[in-house]
Amino acid sequence: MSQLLDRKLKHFFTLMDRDRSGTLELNDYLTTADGVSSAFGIAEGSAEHHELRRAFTRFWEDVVKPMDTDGNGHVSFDEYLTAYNAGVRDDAQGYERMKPISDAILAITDTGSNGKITEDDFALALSGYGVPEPDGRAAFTALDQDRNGFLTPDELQKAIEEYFLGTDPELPGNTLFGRF
Ligand SMILES: [Ca+2]
Ligand SMILES: [Ca+2]
Ligand SMILES: [Ca+2]
Repeated sequence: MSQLLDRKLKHFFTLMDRDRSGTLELNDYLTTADGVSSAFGIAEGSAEHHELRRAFTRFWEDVVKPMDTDGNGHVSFDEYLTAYNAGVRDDAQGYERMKPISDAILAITDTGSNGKITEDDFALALSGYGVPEPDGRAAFTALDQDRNGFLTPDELQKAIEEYFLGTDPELPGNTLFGRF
């Protein structure tokens, strides 16, 4: 495995481990749901807030929880890496599996529902994931390759593929989740 890819995965894992327990649990994803919700000024307990928590719960149930191969209720970095290698890296269609992540980010950040993500919304969404706002803004600048001031679903999808699959240190997508 490329060292860069390994560092990116570790960074993403650490970012998702919101309570810093060293392992992933449903509660980590609910914390992120709450973080994204409050970043966008969504009222606690509102229907929108509940929908976000449901979306992150589904992501945990469908994508992350199955990685808990020893069944102890916690997903360790080793379990995560094993699942990644089996499900993404060694599979020609592996990048397709990243699609739900980009769809989820897009659904949250595309506040105008017009397929265009502004720098402010992008930085806000990432801050909900625990990425410092200046890092989010720097990532936006790197990822807006055509410099039109918006990220389109295609640009976001490309960034996600580059982050999770790219081994070239110069790829703009490496900056997607902030500095590591
Ligand atoms: Ca945790
Ligand atoms: Ca486990
Ligand atoms: Ca653009």
